[in-house]
Amino acid sequence: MFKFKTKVLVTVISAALAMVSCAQVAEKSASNGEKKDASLVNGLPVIQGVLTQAPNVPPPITRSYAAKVVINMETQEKVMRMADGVDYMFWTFGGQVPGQFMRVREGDEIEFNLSNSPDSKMPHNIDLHAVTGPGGGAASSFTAPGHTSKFSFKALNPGLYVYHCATAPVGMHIGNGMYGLILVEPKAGLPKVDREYYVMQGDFYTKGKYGEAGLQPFDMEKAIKEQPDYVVFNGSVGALNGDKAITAKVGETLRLFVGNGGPNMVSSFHVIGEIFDKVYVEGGKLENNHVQTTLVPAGGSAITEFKVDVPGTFIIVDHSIFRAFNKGALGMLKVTGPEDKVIYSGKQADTVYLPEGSATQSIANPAAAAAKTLTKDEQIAQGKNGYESNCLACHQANGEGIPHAFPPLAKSDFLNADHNRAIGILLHGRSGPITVNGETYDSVMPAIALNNEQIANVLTYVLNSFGNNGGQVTGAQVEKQRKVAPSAEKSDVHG
Ligand code: HEC
Ligand SMILES: [Cu+2]
Repeated sequence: MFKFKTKVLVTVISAALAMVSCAQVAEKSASNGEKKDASLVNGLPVIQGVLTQAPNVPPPITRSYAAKVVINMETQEKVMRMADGVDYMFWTFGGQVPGQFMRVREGDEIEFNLSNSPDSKMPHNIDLHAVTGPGGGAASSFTAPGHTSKFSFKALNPGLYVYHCATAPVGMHIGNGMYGLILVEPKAGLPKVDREYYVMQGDFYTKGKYGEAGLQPFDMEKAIKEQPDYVVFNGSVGALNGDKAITAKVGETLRLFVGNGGPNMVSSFHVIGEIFDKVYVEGGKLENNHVQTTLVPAGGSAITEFKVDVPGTFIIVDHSIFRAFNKGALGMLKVTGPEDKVIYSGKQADTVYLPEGSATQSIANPAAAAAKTLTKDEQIAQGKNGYESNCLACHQANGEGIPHAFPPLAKSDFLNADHNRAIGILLHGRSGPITVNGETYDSVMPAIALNNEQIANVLTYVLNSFGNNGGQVTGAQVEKQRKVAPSAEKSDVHG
């Protein structure tokens, strides 16, 4: 009893002392003009947390003292694009997948206000792996639609941490996109780099197969079996492609804050044509160097840093590679600047090499889904994505092709002369001599695993780009060509 009283007394005294010292600090900082907000909580200046949507990251922290950081975040359930023609009801932190990026400093105290949109159907909460405390904040932040929960925590450990919803069924909330990253910067800060980006992987489970059009519901059975239809960066197929690619200039250093929301897959994170000079393994302090591929666990992270030395498009993948080319785990980093032919020469020679028995390869065609009819402009927009993920690697960014290897699609007399023949080439592949714009090529194009609409869109895009003559290809037209035997003009074709 006595002991208890003493403790209370001590607490009261120290609280009073703390208040005095707060007032002093407030006065001091006000006179310095250093800190705009003189209101202190627990002796700490109060600042509003900066939140960003991927791939953007809040600016580095420059302050040298701890602060009370107020973070306001809203959970929202909304239908968004999963892939071209495919929609999904995502559950989100802040209206996008992944959730907003938060950046605080080791020693900061964070006041977290989690609001759940009145439009939500589900309650949500947040478990931040940066929290030391039961559930990582989950129980204290359980929030019904139209409510706000408040709790506080102190960021004791520096590192890059995942946060996610932990409302039952947890797997379903995470599987619908409820995850993001919070960076707790070490007191000394992170080394300076030129650019920082936020890339987060996630796997999705839909009733329809990959690419099947329409609003796709969540599939619990596939989720339990860990058989995702989609594995993507930043919430959708192509979120980091084309115009949305992350960018850099030759000579710059990049830092990628990489997270993996899961719910199930572990990522083999890799940037094709780059080596990570530095990886903070699992988002912690351990530094590894000269890393090709780094593992990012579900519910975990990694920080990768590298300098870009040569220009070009660097493809970001989960090197569990079918996920990259068949489930969407493919992004792009576009680097501009002068070439360095010593570091990378580009193609120096090409000679024909066709060993006996080489033949056109073909990959199984995904189920053609009934899609809604698109306008020509919509077809062109979707076809652009299709081109970038399926054709660009060979026919090049502006359809210019590569001499002696890949014929041009730009101003292609061969293409413009016969649209059905072009459809046939995508459906069945092509090998053997071909003359395009007066140049002869003799190579192999594999059949492209796309459905009718995707082929129609990509060809409509190509016909209306790169100086071609225009025109439109429809899904019905592609369906008709599927039934036509591969043209006799081609040799060695196995559709
Ligand atoms: C792996 C490399 C590769 C990919 C990927 C590829 N092509 Fe081709 N494509 C070729 C080659 C090689 C030829 C010439 C084949 C031959 O020699 O018979 C060709 C020929 C063509 C032709 C006829 C010739 C011309 O230039 O007009 C068209 C049209 C075409 N491709 C369109 C596409 C489209 C559209 C895509 C994407 C959906 C695509 N290709 C993806 C390699 C590729
Ligand atoms: Cu939730």
